[in-house]
Amino acid sequence: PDLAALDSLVVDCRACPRLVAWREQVGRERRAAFATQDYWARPVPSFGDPAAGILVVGLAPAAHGGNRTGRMFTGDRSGDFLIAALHRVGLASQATSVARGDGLALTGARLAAPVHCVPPENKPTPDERRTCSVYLAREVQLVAPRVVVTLGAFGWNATLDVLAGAGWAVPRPRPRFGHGAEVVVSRETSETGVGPGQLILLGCFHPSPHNTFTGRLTPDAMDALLARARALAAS
Ligand code: DU
Repeated sequence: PDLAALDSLVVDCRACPRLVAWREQVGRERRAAFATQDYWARPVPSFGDPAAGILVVGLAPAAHGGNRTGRMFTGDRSGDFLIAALHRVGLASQATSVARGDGLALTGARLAAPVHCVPPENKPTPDERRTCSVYLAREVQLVAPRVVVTLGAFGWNATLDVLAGAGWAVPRPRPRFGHGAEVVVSRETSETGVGPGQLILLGCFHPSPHNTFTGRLTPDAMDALLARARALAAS
């Protein structure tokens, strides 16, 4: 399927019983606080430019963010930080990401996740990550990004697993996540037979309040990393 078909598959997914129950339970609990809004409480599809040179891979939707609004990095603090940065470096049309239909569009970037449902305690199980990885694998294949920016070690490892499973030559020993870590991953022949392929994995601290409020990830550092991603995508 194409990306629209992939989105439909994601949105209708009920593969992980624990996550199906949790996303709906979080929805019931939070509905009271957001009573005037529709509460999504479903898997959250990827968002942004279908031909993005930069694929940003997070962790999973946030309880009051993506699980509420139905859009990645929308309606929570991580999203506020990330979208403002994407806007500053020219990849997002506006600095805020409030709700679907708010006019936000990304050019050159797309937001994806290794797990599309909100998990308890932000911790998907290894089985859940494996089950959901078919979607990220398809996403990487369809978008064919030049750069994959992974927000945190979870996205880094999930992306490496997906690439290894799709026949990419992941270096051994497996490269370790770090902010600013860069790894070139290549394959001899692409699945579509188009020819040699190469992408660059770029590690970035996750823009969660845990990192941004403590100064572990500053706006300047985020901008510099995204500028690096843009330069790599253009090279
Ligand atoms: O209807 P559409 O052109 O497929 O766009 C759907 C959705 O995707 C829209 O809310 C903006 C976003 N989007 C984007 O961010 N960047 C693009 O290049 C194309 C679409």
